[in-house]
Amino acid sequence: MNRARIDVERIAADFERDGFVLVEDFFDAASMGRLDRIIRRYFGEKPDFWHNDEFLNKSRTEVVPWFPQKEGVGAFDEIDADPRLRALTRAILGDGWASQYCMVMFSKPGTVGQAWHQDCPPDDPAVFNLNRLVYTADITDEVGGQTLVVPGSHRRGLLPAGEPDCDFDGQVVLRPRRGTLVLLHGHCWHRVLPIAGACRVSTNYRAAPAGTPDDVTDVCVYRNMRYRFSTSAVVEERIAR
Ligand SMILES: O=C(O)CCC(=O)C(=O)O
Repeated sequence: MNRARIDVERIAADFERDGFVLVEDFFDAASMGRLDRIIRRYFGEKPDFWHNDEFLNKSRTEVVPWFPQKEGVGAFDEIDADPRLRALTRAILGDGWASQYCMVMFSKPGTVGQAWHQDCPPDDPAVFNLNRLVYTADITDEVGGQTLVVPGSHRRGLLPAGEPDCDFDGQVVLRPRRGTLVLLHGHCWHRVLPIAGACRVSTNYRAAPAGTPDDVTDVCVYRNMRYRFSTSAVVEERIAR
């Protein structure tokens, strides 16, 4: 594991201002390579989609999730235990923060990526999840699937309703490399561009402040709907006014 020093206070301040922060070379290439091999072996080249067709079509999101720790794959525990990641998480979420789960997201070439969304409704600014995204392989232009974020949008309330994909003023393109850590506030408007020439992988160690309900990410906000994963149901149609 990489032991390079990090400036916890600066990173936490950037996160507070922007709702996301990208730290290159946070994890060393060898440990990332090990996880990447496990992930690619698990998925093979032709994974089935996991969500139903209504979700896939309406959300314009094509990603296959895997929860390796729930299946006892111990190789993923090392990241969770990393003292620098824990120090950063505490600086952002405060004492008593909790890990939620580790979710690998896999996308095949030629799929649409993920439309703009917020991981949970921003109805209460204090109720949110923190995405701790670890990249085990480069997101190059050849792979596609760059992550888009709107800086400061974690403080702008609801993602505006409308067409699922669009451009927002001030949106920023992230191109994480192997070993990059991206910390992303669940209320921050974010999107993954279509996947181009190779499979795309990201691994999300979700966490939340003390007292946050375990199911805080059950309802996801898209520009055209709110969707509840536990019941696979559209719980609100959203129309631009
Ligand atoms: O994989 C990424 O870069 C972003 C993941 C994402 O959109 C999410 O976890 O909600």
